[in-house]
Amino acid sequence: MLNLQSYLASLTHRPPAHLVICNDSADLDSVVCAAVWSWAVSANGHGRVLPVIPVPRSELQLRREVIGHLDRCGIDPSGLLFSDSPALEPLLDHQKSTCTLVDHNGIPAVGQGNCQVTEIIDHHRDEGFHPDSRRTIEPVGSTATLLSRIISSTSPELLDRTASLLLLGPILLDTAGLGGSGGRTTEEDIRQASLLAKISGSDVSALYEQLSTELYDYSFLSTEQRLERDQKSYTLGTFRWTICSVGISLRSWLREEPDLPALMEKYRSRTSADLLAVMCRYEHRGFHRELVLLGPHEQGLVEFLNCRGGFGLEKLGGPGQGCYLQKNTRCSRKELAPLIRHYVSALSDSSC
Ligand SMILES: [Mn+2]
Repeated sequence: MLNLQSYLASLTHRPPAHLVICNDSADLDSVVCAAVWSWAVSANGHGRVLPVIPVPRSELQLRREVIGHLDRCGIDPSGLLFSDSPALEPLLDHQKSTCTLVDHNGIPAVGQGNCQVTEIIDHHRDEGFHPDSRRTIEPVGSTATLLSRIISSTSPELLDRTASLLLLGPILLDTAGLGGSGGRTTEEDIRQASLLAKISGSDVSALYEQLSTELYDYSFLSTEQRLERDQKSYTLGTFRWTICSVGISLRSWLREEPDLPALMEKYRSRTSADLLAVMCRYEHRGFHRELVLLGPHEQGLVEFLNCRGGFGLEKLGGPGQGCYLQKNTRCSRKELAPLIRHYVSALSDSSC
């Protein structure tokens, strides 16, 4: 049996194959889960299983914590498939190709839904797609938690130091170091993280510190790259909204980029989004969130988010239009995206 590094280094991208497709934010949880699950499924005798990261290869460079963590685990990202890898289309189009979705459960961002989804492992709200697939969808801190549980109970011999260290990273990042402040840590996250820390011999707080330093290092990115780095787009009918998640406070961002409001507006129009939501999060004597909303119906949406989602949005005076302090730091993109969907669908219902 090949170890994880050798497996990823030796992949041939020929069809047919089973693809493990992560979500198009390509955050640490997604990328790690695509890599680990493709290897675990293949090691269990399922032939060629390939990890797919549905963003252009160049975008990975914007995610310093992903590059940093893969590097810590001795993994070369060039073995992964990206949305612009020439080998991807033939793989997705081949009749016999099938796929697993990790870290999302909707329609994958590549392949226009042609590739049959046979399995889902995810921690987001179940959107009800792919009803015939084998599903593991549970509201834990990260999908890596679910992979750790599945692998440790079905093929514990696979969890070597590398695989354990790799999986531990996203659990720590997504649960804010297993702390309570982000509000997303479950018993299962703590159980799996301690198992993985033990096997990999990791110092949990040192690793979390390293990962958050990498995650919050925005110094090398332009404003456009900061928005691009972790963004997801959604549509309902003709209405399109984009939610960017950025690890910086509005105050420091504005200090570096006084033109920020205009540049955000430019990004919104370049990406053809009707609504742009920018979720800022940062640590300063605790965990904080801010929200910028650019687009129509801002006031109504803010009331809806406060009333239905308990966001606790309060208008910020200084930075410009549409900037809010988000007092409820538990609400992330996972909560925001479906609430905007409800709001938009209510709008279109009442207009007809
Ligand atoms: Mn995730």
